[in-house]
Amino acid sequence: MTDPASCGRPARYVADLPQPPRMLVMGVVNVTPDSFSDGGSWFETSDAIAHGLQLVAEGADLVDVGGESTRPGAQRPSVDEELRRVIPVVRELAAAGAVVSIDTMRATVAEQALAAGARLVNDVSGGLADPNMLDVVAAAEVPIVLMHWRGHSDRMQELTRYDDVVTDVIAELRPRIDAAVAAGVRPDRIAIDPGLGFAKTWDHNWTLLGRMREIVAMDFPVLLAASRKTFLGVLLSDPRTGERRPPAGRDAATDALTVPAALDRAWCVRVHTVPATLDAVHVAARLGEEYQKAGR
Ligand code: PMM
Repeated sequence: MTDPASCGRPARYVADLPQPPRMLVMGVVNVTPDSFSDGGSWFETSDAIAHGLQLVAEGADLVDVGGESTRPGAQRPSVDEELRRVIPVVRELAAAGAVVSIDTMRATVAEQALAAGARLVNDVSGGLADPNMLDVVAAAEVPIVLMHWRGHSDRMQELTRYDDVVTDVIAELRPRIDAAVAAGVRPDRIAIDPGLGFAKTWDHNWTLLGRMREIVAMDFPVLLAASRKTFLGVLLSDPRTGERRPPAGRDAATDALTVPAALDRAWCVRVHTVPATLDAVHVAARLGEEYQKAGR
């Protein structure tokens, strides 16, 4: 007897976070002047808070607040500047009842954001950028997303050599999981992320998406963040001029990837616009039941 609940729904959930019977949706709040996807739109504290509240009202399960742009070539803000950007936003959104994730590579920022009410740390460096990060997360007894990462944004485009991108990403994620567990993070509080766009060529992103099941088979909840990324802009380039599709025009393509992500049993997608993504998630959960019945 097949289990109709097992297709189109997460293979695994993260402890201490919402567990709806479908893939989760994380809305992005970039409090940055220079993110590639929406740079500057929510840089003012009040705009960022309003945007986060809107994402929650639209149905986001989590909101991911970040103060450092990780676009290729980006320079890092100071710690003080990153704190100034994110802490008031985290505090207000958490006070309003949102489940807030802090997108940071810095232990100090994570620690203060958790004190301000964040419930998840999203570290795109998988604990590599700051030697104190995993200890902070373990001590706070909160979940963490460990993303596959090879270096800061100013040099990540030089770090795109792989024998086999999927095998290598998996092999490089395993020691990050082991390090988190060794630091005292509970295994059921760990999610993993292949890091689309981080030290990857355009084709690497497609290969990772095509073989997502191998990453899900690592038996940790998987977060996917394809939203508006450049590999989509390249795919959708204007056939006459060759010009890349701008980030705001990549949402339909993002949602086209949401359905296979859910059918591959990812845990969560991180996106810039929520309503269409949530619709896609519901479609995938329902369709997944039929696929399961049909034995697909
Ligand atoms: N990408 C960005 C920022 N944070 N977090 C995770 N876990 N995975 C990602 O791929 C990721 C991330 C950069 O994209 P943005 O400018 O749209 O925030």
